[in-house]
Amino acid sequence: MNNHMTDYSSDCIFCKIIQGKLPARKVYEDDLTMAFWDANPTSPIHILIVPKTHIPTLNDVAQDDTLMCRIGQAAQKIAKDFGVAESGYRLFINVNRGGGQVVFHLHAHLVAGNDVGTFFIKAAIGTAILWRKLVSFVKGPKR
Ligand code: DGP
Repeated sequence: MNNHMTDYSSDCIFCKIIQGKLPARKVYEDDLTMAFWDANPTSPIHILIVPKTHIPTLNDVAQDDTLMCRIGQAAQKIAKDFGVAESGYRLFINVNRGGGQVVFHLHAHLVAGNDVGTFFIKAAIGTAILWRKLVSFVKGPKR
């Protein structure tokens, strides 16, 4: 069930994009959602999928709302259009400040290609493993 009418917030940049008051590179639109390129992409493909109505965070989506299902369906179509459905992509939502959310209009990030976030996570894990090996080598075998 979709319980909300289209509702805009006057100080929200994504609401302004949805209304055509701010430019964006739109890639997809249906009755409930819109998708456009992220202004600061961290990957060769970095698309934001947003509800057309102003919902600040994932926490504000009603339990009986089918919106998140519709965002997932939009992601499926966009991934197919960009030719990454089979090769793979990531779909994630930052929730509130502690979760890295900067723009308080619910949005899902669809990223594919050389994702900078994934690169740094892998680099950090790799460095930690190497560091532990180096420390145990310097300490020598356990007696
Ligand atoms: P988050 O940290 O999850 O709230 O992500 C916000 C994203 O929104 C961030 O990756 C950059 C993007 N962004 C911020 N302002 C604009 C804008 O005016 N236009 C577009 N297309 N993206 C924006």
